[in-house]
Amino acid sequence: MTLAAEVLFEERGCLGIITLNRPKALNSLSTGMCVLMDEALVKWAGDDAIRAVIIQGAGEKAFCAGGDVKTLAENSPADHHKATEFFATEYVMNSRIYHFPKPYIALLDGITMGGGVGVSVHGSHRIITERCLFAMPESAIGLIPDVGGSYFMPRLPGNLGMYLGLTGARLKGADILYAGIGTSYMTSDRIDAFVASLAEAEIEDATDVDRIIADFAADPGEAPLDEFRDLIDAAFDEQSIEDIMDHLDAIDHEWAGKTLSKLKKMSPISMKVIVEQILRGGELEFNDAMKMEYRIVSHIVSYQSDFYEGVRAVLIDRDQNPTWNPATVDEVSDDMVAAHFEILDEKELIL
Ligand code: QUE
Repeated sequence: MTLAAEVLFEERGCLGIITLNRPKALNSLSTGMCVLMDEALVKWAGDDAIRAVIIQGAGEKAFCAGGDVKTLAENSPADHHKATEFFATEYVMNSRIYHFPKPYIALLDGITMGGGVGVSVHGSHRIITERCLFAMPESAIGLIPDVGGSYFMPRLPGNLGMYLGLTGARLKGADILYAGIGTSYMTSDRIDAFVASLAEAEIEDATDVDRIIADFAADPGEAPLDEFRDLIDAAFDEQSIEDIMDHLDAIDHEWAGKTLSKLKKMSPISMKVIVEQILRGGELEFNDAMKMEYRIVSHIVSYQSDFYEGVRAVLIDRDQNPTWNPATVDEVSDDMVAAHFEILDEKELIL
């Protein structure tokens, strides 16, 4: 048996190209992939011949479905160092992308969730296609919308970040641009020609990339999400999950009922932490937001948390029927939430 590389690196013309290459696992990220990507970005940042970086996913289905959380959850809470090592490596690479000094172009031509958002949304250009499906779905597995969610979600229009982070709502097409997560729309069949055109171009800065994108871009149409913006902004402006749920309960609208029943399926402790995470994140610089997330996920993997149960229910047994502990938001104490934000002493994330 030969071991195929999980991530491929290519230099084509003026481009550095990263291909996430685990199509059977929806290109989900391993620790090794994050290490190699970070090394490539350091090298390309300092290489004058490389004028821009492209990142894409192998296969038809996914750009990147997230971190390889199934593998992480195989470790016990007592032996969580592999999980914290993964998150540290991933967040260092996310920060590298945020600070990358050249155009960084993500081709979101398929499922883009969690960790897949972290390797795209912090770059300068996010091209979406008709096959792109966006979500930050971590509340469904007892985790939090990490990989810089604390930074980008509070900066989305209105209260879309709080809405997307708590509900894990899936977005497609025009809605992804409307939310500010995608920056351009292109049909899937144009991607290869677009990359070829970019590789041959003389790229000085981001405006050269913008010009080439404009030659290939299409109009994704109206954003269905716009119809619900006022409802979203009002309900998710509340400063606690209890108030958000009460607000939705008081609205006589099909959307509110559906949204409330979605929230009732999510991990109560995750939701309480996520509200706090997004409120705090709006005030933090990027690297400080990543350090906060590292404190949160380090806490989550260190005890028998909803994360282990969520991954079991959604990704291992697939019964979609997790037993959350505590079972309701009312039973989650302030101390339990505060424990996620505590300083880690000598184990802090270094950026
Ligand atoms: C929440 C998540 C993830 C998820 C589902 C959630 C996630 C992730 C995957 C995933 C990975 C590989 C696969 C796959 C799903 O699903 O992070 O089918 O092959 O990586 O509800 O955070």
